[in-house]
Amino acid sequence: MRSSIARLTLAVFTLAAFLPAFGANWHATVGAQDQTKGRQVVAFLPNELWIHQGDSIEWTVKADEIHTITFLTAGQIRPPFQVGCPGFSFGAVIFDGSTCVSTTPMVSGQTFTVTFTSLGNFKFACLVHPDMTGVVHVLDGSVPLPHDQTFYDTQAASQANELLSDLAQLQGHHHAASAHGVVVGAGKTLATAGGHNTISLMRFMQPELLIHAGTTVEWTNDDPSMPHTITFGTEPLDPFPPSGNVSVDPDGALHATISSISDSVHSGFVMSAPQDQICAPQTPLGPTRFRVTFTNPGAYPYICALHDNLGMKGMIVVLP
Ligand SMILES: [Cu+2]
Repeated sequence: MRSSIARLTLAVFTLAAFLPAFGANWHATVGAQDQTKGRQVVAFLPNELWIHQGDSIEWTVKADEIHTITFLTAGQIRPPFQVGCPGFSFGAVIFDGSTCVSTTPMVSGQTFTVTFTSLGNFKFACLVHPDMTGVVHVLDGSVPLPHDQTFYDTQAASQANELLSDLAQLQGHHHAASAHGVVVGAGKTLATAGGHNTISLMRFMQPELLIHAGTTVEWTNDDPSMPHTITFGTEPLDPFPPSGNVSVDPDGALHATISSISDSVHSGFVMSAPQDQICAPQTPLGPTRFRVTFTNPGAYPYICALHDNLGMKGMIVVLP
């Protein structure tokens, strides 16, 4: 009897040695938005967590702007979000720093769980948004952790509220550059000790503009890192390049002419140049201005092809 209990105990002990340690499950969130979806917090909330080796973190997305949760390996070149890191992970995965993991672009309600099996400090990022990063500190089980889940829940909620009220302020202060100007989104990049956060207004600040035929309207993107498009008519399959009927003015601004409500014109990505990094090649200027000359009266609706799902739409009314 005694020897069979001993054998059973040994068998259980041996089995346990081959299973991953049963760790705690932590929770964090991705993104936040207001009811109109126009104010987007582009951030991991919180963006810094301390956990034990063997613990896991479940992230829940809280916004309709798309985000990925991505752990690249040290020094890995940042890939475009469409290809993953390359490839995608779903549901629940293990990350030990040796192989990257990335979700597909996710929206409100979707979750992703990562179990951390190696000690270390691991940066994570959203591959869609360059200024959206965080860090997970994975410590040995014998080291006390600085915070509990309640702390992170409170921190995530207060950071979301603070950033949403920053966005309300930003929206309140934004005016047209001129009578014929439309500001295409605005935003700010912020930081915590854990990484970068962005807040972005996904709105044309003057959604309806009244002009006379022959006038040129100019759209300017004031957001430091969020691309937008100005799209009349049929939406192109690839939103990145401008349509063939867009030319470049001597000052680098993009320019098109619209003479009929059946015309299709697409600006391509209108955005500022990414930030420079010391000892890396400087980044090329981005097209931040888009101009359209309207030759005939009519009502011309347009969208941002990237953010129309968030309500980013506008209208130019051309009088004789
Ligand atoms: Cu947009």
